[in-house]
Amino acid sequence: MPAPEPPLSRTRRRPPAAAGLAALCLLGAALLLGTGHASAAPAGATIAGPGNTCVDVSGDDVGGNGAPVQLWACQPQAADQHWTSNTDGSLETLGRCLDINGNGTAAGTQVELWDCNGVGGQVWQQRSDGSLFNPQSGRCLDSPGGATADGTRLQIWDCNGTAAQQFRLGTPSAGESNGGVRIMPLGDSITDGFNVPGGYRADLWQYLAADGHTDDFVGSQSNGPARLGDHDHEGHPGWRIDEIDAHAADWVRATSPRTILLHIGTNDMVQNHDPAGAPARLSTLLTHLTDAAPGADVLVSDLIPLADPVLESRAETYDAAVPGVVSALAAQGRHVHFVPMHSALTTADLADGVHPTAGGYSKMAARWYSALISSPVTRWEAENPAYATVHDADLPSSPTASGGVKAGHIDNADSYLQYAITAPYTGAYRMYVRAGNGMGSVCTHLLTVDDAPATTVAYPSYGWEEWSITGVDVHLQQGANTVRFAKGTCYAEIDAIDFATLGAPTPWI
Ligand SMILES: [Ca+2]
Ligand SMILES: [Ca+2]
Repeated sequence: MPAPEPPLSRTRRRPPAAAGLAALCLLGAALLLGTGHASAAPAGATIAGPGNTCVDVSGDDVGGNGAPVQLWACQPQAADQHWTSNTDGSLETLGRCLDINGNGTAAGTQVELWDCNGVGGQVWQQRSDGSLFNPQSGRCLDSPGGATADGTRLQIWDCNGTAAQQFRLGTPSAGESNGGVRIMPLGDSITDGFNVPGGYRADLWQYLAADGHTDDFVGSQSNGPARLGDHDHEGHPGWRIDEIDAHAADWVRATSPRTILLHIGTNDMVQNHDPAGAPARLSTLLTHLTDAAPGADVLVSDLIPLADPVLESRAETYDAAVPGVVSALAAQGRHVHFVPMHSALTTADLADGVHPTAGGYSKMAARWYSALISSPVTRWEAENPAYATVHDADLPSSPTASGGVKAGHIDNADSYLQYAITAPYTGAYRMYVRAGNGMGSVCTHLLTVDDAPATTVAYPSYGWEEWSITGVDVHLQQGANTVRFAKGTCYAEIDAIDFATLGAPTPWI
C-alpha cells in the first residue's frame, strides 16, 4: 500500500483551504476504517467541592470582577480551578480573589471573583470538618441545597457541617496521574523527545486538556516541560523494534494502558539493521503488545521523514509496508490502527535530519490527536501569507513555533492577526489556538469570527516559547470566513491555529 498523499502539505503555496479540509476529512474517514498527571498544570491548588466537583470561575479562564464562582467538573489544566492561598487568608485565581458579593454577611449571599482588596469578605479559613469558614460573616461556603451540578453558584450559609459545605483546599502539586484514561507513548528518542524534552507529548497533552479529557500518560520513563501535565512515557532513545519488543509486554502489564501510541523503526533504518525484515519485526511486536493487553488499542504510525535520502528510501519502503502489517493483525481481531505520520511533517520540520524541531513535534501531536478524536485536524500558520495577515503586529521567527515563525507584538488597540479561512461546510468546528504567554498571568485575545460579536479567548502563562493550546467552538460558513484575533488583556502571541470537524468520539482518550 503506498504511503498516503500528504493531506495538508505545509509547503504547498496556497492550498485551497476547502480542499485541504476536505482531504483531511477523507483522512479522518480512512483512520476510522483502519478500524497522570504531573500538574505542572496551572499554579495553585484545587478546591474540592461536594460531589467530586471543583470550585470554578464561570467562563473559561477569564475571570473579570463579578465573575460567578461555581461548581464544575474538575479539569486539571483549568487555570480557574487552581487557587493560591495568600497570607491574608484570601484565595486567589486569575489574579482576583474569592469574594462575598458586596462584602456581605447575610446567609444566601453569593460569592464571586473580585480584585483582591483585603476586606473581610475575602478571608477564608479551612476548618477541620472540611468547611471553608468566613470569619467576618461567621458563615461557611455553601452549595445551595447541596447541589453538585456543573454551574451551581456558590453562596455563604450558616455553618452546618453538611456535605453541601465540604470544600477542601488541595495540595498544589499533583502526582503523575490524574486518574484518567491511560495512554502509553511508546517508541524511541522521537517519543522521548530528543532535542526537545517532552517531544510531541507536550502538545498532545495540551490538545487533550483543551477538550477536557482527563488522561494518564504511562510508562517507565519521565521528562518534559511544565506545560506537559504528565511526564510519563515509554520512549527509549536509540532503540530498535526488536529492543522495544524485548520489554514491551512487561511494560504494558506494569501500567495497563488503554491506548498505546507507537512510532518505532527509525533506528532500524539509521543502523541499517535488516530494514527489509523490519515490517515482520513490527508485526511480532504488535502481536506481543496485543497479547499482553488485548483490551488496549494500539495506534501504529509510519515514520516521520528522514533527511538523508538513503535512510529515507529505506524508511519509505518500511512505511509502505506498515498499513498492511496493521490491517493483517486487525483482521485477526487485534485492536491495531494505522496512523499516517510521515505525511504530517517534511524535512523542514527536522532539527538534525532525524528528530523533529519543536514545531515538528507539534505537528506530530496534531496528527496523533487527529487519530485520537477520529477527526481531521488542519493547521493554519500565523505566518502564511496565503491566508493570514497581521496589522500593527509582526511575524518574528521562533525556535519553538510550528513553521519557525509566530505572530507577535499584538500590542495595541488596533493590532490583530487575521485569517481568511475557507470551510467545507456550514456548521460547528473546533478551533485550537497555539498561543504563547510569558506574562505570568492569563492573557486574552478578542476573537471575532465573521460578523459574530467578539468573544474572549484566554491563554494560561507557561512562559514565552512555551506554547499552550486552547480550544474554542466556532461556527463557520461554507466558503470564506474571517477569523480575527485582536489585542485583549496583556500580550499573547499566536503560532498557529488548527481546525477540527466534530468527529465521532473514540474510547481511546
Ligand atoms: Ca502518568
Ligand atoms: Ca507558525
